[in-house]
Amino acid sequence: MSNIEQTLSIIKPDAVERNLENEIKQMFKDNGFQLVKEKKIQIEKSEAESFYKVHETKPFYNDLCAYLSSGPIVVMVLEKENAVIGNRELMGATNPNDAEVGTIRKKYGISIDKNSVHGSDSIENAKIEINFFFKD
Ligand code: IDP
Ligand code: MG
Repeated sequence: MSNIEQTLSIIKPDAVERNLENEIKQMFKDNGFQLVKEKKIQIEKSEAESFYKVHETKPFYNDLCAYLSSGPIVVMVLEKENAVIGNRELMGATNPNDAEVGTIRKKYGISIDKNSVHGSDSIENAKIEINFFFKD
């Protein structure tokens, strides 16, 4: 039975700044994802705070929000079978040092905070995050 899902992906400022946008998009395509929506934007810190609200009690919250709003990002809706978990696998572990070979974060991530990509962690959050950036 097919189980087509959508998930939200963000190419973070460290990767956009290094002109990795096309290489990362190609990794998604090579792994069977369709890029159904995409836009390059820069968000306000207040928007990053809202997007990452789940982390508001974490010690890294302020730096994280400052970082996500520090430069252009590419926000995308990715679609394929089991897209949410598939994207998490392709991204690799939060800390690039712990990420498996072949993952985006292993290949391009610089550090735990500059780890090149964001991906929704559940189907429910994917819907919330897609709606956050692509309210039609
Ligand atoms: P995820 O991006 O793999 O889902 P989360 O735990 O949801 O990881 O954290 C959101 C983002 O916050 C991470 O991608 C990373 O950039 C940053 N982050 C997570 N843990 C730390 C930390 O311990 N120090 C600094 N930044 C962190
Ligand atoms: Mg997360």
